[in-house]
Amino acid sequence: PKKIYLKDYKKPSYDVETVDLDIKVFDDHALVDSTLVMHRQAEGDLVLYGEDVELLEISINGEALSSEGYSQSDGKLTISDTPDQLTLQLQVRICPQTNTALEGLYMAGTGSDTMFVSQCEPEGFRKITFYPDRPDVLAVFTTRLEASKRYPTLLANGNLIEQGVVADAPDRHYAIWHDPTHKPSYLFACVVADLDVLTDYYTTSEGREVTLELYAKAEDIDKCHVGMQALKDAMVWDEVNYGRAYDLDRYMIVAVSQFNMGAMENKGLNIFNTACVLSSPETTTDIRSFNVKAVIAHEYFHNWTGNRITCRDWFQLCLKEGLTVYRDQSFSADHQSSAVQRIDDVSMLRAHQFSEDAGPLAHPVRPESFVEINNFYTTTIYEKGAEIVRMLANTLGPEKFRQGTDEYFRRYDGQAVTVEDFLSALSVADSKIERFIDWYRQPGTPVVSGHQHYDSQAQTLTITLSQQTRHVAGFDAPKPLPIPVATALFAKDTGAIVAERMLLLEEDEQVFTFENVTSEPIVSLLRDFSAPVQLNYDYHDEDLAFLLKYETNGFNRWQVTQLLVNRILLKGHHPSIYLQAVADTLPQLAVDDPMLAARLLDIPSARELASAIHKDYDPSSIKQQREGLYQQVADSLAEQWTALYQQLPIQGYEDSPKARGARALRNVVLDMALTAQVEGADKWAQQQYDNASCMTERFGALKALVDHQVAGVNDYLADFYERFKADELVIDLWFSVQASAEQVSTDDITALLEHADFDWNTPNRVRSVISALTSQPTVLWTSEGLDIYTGAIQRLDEANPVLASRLLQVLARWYTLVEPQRQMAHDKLSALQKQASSKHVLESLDSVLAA
Ligand code: HT7
Ligand code: ZN
Repeated sequence: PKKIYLKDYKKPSYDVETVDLDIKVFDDHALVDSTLVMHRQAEGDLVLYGEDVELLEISINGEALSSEGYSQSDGKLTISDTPDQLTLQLQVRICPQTNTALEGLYMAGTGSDTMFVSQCEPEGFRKITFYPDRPDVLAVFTTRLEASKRYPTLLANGNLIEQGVVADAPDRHYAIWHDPTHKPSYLFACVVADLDVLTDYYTTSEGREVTLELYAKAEDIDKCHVGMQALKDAMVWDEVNYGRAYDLDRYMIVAVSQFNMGAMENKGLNIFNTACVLSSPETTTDIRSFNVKAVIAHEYFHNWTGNRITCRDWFQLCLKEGLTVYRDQSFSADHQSSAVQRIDDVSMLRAHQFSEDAGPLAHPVRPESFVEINNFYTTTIYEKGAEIVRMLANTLGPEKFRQGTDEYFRRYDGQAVTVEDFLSALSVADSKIERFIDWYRQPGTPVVSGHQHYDSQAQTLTITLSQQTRHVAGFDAPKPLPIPVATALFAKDTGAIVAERMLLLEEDEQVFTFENVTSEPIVSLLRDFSAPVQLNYDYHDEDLAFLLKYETNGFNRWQVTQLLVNRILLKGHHPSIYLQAVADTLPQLAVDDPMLAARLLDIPSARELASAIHKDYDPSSIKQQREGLYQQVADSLAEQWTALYQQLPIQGYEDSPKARGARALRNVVLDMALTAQVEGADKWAQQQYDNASCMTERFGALKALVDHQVAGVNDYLADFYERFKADELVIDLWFSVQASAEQVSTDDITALLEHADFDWNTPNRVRSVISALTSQPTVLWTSEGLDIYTGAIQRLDEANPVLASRLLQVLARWYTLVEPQRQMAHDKLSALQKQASSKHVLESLDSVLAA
């Protein structure tokens, strides 16, 4: 397959002014007519892209082209010697009914319960018709949809301008939508379905009356209220924080259960995975419900950062994704404890992005080449991209950052731009911003090392910091990056902060001096995780325990517990200091901030720990050590669990940070009590399940019952299934709680895959078993575990290559395994390479096997 390079970017030869689409959906195919008004803007042939589309007719300025008038190869249709101004007309046939890749226009559902839905980012529009399908071609779209009246819901981007019954076909109807904004084809969307709608209204700060519509199946419509409220909250938030108001009269969201990712920000017509939009206390855990709000906000924020200002080419994907993730993280931080939000974001970054950056799939936040862009919707582009924006925002401070983003919107509204354009707009507020460009160009996680020296005579403290980034093969030698290191000094005797500064490490090594320091302080570094780096500082374990007590930054309090745990698990430190520090802190924190208290007991996942091991990783030894430490924590606090659990009784459901914190802590305490075999803890779990007021409580209890194999667990699993069997999303939970159980075996996984409700065509269901398996590395990295996992990839390779390749990427660090597992993993991946056919899977396999 062909590699594409950023350095080869060329402007398209034609721009599209308007597109008129007419999409007619029939029982076993669809016909798509399109009329494109185009004009030349650069030299070259007229190039259109098309995949899995059958060309029926083509004409230019009313004259039909014979097959000699164009050439077709490699998914491209090329026409030479075309006039500068032209109208191109096409008719194509597509088959949404057999489209299992969930890109382009596809049919979701089965039997009488079907709908048609589009997914065009990044290159799905070319599966609907031939088109200059690239993000720098912006056009005004008018879309006519026609289908049987069995599908009353006909939606496309923009405003509804006409609807009616088809003349000569009274059982068919149509709707015409017009989107006045200029948009790239990846933001096109349409839906043909039978859905109910929840409607609400919002008046923007500019006085625009916007109709908000959330479309879902009739039985799900009562689960749309959380999403609707989140949408209104996001609209207010973007006005207040970025001065951005919505620009159309209608904002629609459609829920669909077969979807490759979380959601899609199509202009005025977002399409959402049901898992990321439906929420109710009875069926949705707090974590998922909070995620629903974050995803709704994320897609809404794209309206400005992505849709109105879009990417010039797909190498610039982080331009919209990094900035929009930063914006949704900030929104979420305003809706819960900001420390807990930061903890969640950083845990995610460390577990997934750091390991990506440490392995064979490492790539810059702005890649320089790819075969298949779908393989680059990665945690590096999204989460590391967001961390870079966070560093820019923190370097500028709130006022200058706002000045910079205002300038970005002013300069580039309506355009398709690059990362350099973004930095150049922000640098009106401060020119040092441009120095951050290397963060976008250079792969690898920098390691910042440091030590301190206190001079009691001079009353100075010097902190020496140095940075090092691994040299990733195929890239230039790494340069030093600008790394903001938020620092505070704490007086040892009182625990008070005596100095606070943002140190900007820009060289390989730098010395920072603090004057007038009257006694040697304890230094807290990288506060609030001010840069996406690994930190090695020569702390004593006692210093970390001190910081757990006195740090005022909630994130750093959690951070020191994680450092202590890492030292115990990976460096063999004695756990006593950690256990004592947790015992001293937990009781009061449980009262003050139960959510933070719940996180305090975090032990990094096996996967996160594995990301720090570069050779001879033995999954069973890591599992043993994790479990051993967990057991020690549980045992050492055994006396406290009963009191704590009683302190957190089940109360009526409330969706507030405090109530969510109490529920999270209760589930952690329940698990700890079962681990410590506290008398009666089995009963607590059973009662919590039976008396639950919401899914967080019921599912927390079920998970504890399953993980601890409490007597009667199968009856509880059966009860859960019976209660919720009509609700796909809850049944996903039922599958995943079993597939990720502490004691799961490959036979259990096979049984789940053979269950009547398992469905290879629904990515959520596939993930509920196959992805869940990755949380148990001792099972995954066995011959049978890998057969199941690679078998799933092989099965999906042709049917849904985007999903197959995403599953594969999780195996990237196979080469760090201890023998003989390493060789076995290598052999299974090589066998997969011989079978695979999609360029998605082949590109990922090439990189993964090159490790
Ligand atoms: N911009 C979207 C990315 C995306 C996607 C979404 C759904 C299905 C397939 C997709 N491919 C790429 C989602 C986002 O980041 O907001
Ligand atoms: Zn996004």
